[in-house]
Amino acid sequence: MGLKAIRLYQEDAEKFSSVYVTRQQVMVVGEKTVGKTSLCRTLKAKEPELASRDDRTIVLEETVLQELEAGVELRFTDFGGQRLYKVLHPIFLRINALVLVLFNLELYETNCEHYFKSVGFWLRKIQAKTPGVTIIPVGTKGDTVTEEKAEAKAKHVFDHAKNYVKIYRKNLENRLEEERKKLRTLLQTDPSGTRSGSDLLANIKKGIERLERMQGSILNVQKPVIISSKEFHGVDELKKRILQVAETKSCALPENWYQFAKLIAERAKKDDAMYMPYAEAKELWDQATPSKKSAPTMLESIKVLLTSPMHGKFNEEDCEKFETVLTFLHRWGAILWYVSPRLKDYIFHNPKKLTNFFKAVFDHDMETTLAAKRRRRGFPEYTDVKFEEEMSWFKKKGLLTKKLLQGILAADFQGVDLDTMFSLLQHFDLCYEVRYMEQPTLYFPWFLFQRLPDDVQQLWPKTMEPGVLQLTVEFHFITVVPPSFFERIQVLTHSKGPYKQLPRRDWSEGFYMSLGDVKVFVERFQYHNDGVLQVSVRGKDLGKLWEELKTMVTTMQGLLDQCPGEACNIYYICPGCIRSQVDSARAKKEEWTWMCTTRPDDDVAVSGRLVAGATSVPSIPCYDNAPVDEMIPACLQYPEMYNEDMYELVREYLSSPQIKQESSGECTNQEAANDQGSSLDPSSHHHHHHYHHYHHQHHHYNTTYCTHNNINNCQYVQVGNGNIMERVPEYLSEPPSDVEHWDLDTDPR
Ligand SMILES: Nc1nc2c(ncn2[C@@H]2O[C@H](COP(=O)(O)OP(=O)(O)OP(=O)(O)O)[C@@H](O)[C@H]2O)c(=O)[nH]1
Ligand SMILES: [Mg+2]
Repeated sequence: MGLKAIRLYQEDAEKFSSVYVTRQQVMVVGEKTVGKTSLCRTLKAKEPELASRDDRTIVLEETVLQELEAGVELRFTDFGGQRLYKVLHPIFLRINALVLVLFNLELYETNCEHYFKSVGFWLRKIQAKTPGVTIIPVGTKGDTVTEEKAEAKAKHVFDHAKNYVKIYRKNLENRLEEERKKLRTLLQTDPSGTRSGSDLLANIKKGIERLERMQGSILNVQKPVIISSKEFHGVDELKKRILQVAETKSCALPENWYQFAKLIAERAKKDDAMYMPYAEAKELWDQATPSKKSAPTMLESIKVLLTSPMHGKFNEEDCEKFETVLTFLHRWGAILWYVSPRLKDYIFHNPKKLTNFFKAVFDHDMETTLAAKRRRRGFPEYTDVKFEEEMSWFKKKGLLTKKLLQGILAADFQGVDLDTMFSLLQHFDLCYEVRYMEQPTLYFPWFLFQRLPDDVQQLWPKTMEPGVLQLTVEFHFITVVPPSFFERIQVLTHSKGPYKQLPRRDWSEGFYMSLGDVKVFVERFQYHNDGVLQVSVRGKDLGKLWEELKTMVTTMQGLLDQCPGEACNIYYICPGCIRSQVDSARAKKEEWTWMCTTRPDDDVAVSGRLVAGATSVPSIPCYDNAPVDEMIPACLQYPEMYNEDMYELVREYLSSPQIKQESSGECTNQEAANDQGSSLDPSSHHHHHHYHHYHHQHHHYNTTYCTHNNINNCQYVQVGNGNIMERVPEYLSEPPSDVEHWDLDTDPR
């Protein structure tokens, strides 16, 4: 991990005299007009200095505060709070940053919805991108409410934030325990790992390692501070708290490192370029590193910056040492530099210029900008009809062809390699490159404000046609689907093979596509405390359905590896239950990995559930103790069992009348168990969640969302193998508007 880097640092520190400069990055985030800019100005001026009412921050502003007494330089990044800018934070967030999450005491109401919108949202987002950073919630405009009210609101925020951290940690523990148990069982029953397939074993081990890493990097949420920038209340107290955090992270820089940072900064002032090529930066580094000097070491302090459980790796190549410095300076806040192959060669040393670029790309009103440019005879190589076509892709699908975007940027960013900049955007999931209609195109999910298109109901009707089968897999995440996870799936399917004119629909919470014989429907929604991503395929040919579903799931599993801060459970919903439109709470679920890696014969041995049904081919019950006529062919449940010979059997099953399952005794009991919040089915290794409708998107939100205002009202329910899920914490009571894009607020475009 970072050890090698530390040793290098030590050598350097011995050779050169150290310079003690503590620099603390402070990210100021929160809803629009909460008072971010006012706070930064007030801190700088050391007296009240409010922003005016129409002084909206575009993208971001930087404020530098030199606290000479403390020997600390504070660098505030004040982000614009409007929804489009919310996607930009990850670029500037570094693992050693301190984040101030501002909430408006004047408007804050002590309920879950308010909490989630103003604070909870940020915690989740930050935990997902940069786990383990320190957060101070800040209640603003304290002058507008009484002291008691302010205290009560701050307490509400703090209680919920602590609760979130607690639940997150608890869920991690439970998952870890579950995985360890799985591993133990597996090793006992099958020590060589041959029967279950070594993949399963390796996967479980990998999962355990990741969960252990995650345990080491959980957000540190501090007690809130109440301030008023207007009356200068609490501002000094806040500064004191910031300096305290900075102190714990103070570190000395070897002089040559510091010199290098200075040379880069001077360069940025002089040449106005957006980035510096690697080779040029290396030259500066050589300049900054003269022969010998000696200096004390400051090992402990710098460790903080060079190691972290989630981001501990350094590249060990020829230029290793130089890259260590770059990594360090990135975390320290002097430059932006990313180790990904496509970006490695660029050192972003000019934050201003970079910010301008983001301002141009993340244009609130890109549509108008494009149209205006066209009116001024922009895009001369386009015919009107072509221009309108590409504009409609932008409006309906969030797809912007590179040509159009280049047309917008070219004049202001001459000499900038736009392809590099586009890579940077993609590196941060701000957009994705896809080929659309043979055009290199960038997909900006953030520009896609479209709600569920009307015709999706016809394309994916609630009741399936006769002979059609639906297979469904669900990815359940702790609290929310990780940022950008859904968008990336959306993107990966954009480039799906030869289907040029793919009939597809995209909206902010889902997409539908037709791949010839197979139709695919993907949707993101909240289910109690889980963020769920649901993938369904429909068609008549089971072989093809399995193929598509497996491809989708494999793709998504691959993406999961890129979300180190997340754990997830994957479930397969019984297709028999779906077909007979069983109430979602009672649909049977199987763990996907188990299903795919277990041969059904083993499963017979393990669970005894595989029985010969009415036909000569193995059938399995739709739910425990189901009568024979509610059996489904086992190949609907186990992909491994499907082969050509099953074709007729499945056809026969699909032509049988659909049984609408009425409440059977067993299921009712389960529901009762749900209501009491007790364990659902502890004896089984299969998780039976209480469940909501999956048949149609509109019903996802019919379930009981949080209506409790008091944290003490939040209940807990035990699901499956002791997986504690909090039933009612900080969720939104009316998801459609707020869950829309989970990181967008609801102001109109
Ligand atoms: N009463 C009162 N008003 C404040 C205070 N701080 C800010 N305001 C007012 O709130 C409004 C918004 O303040 P800003 O600082 O611009 O808010 P912001 O969070 O930077 O907003 P965006 O840049 O759009 O995200 C302005 O009209 C400020 O005058 C405060 O402490 N007390
Ligand atoms: Mg502002």
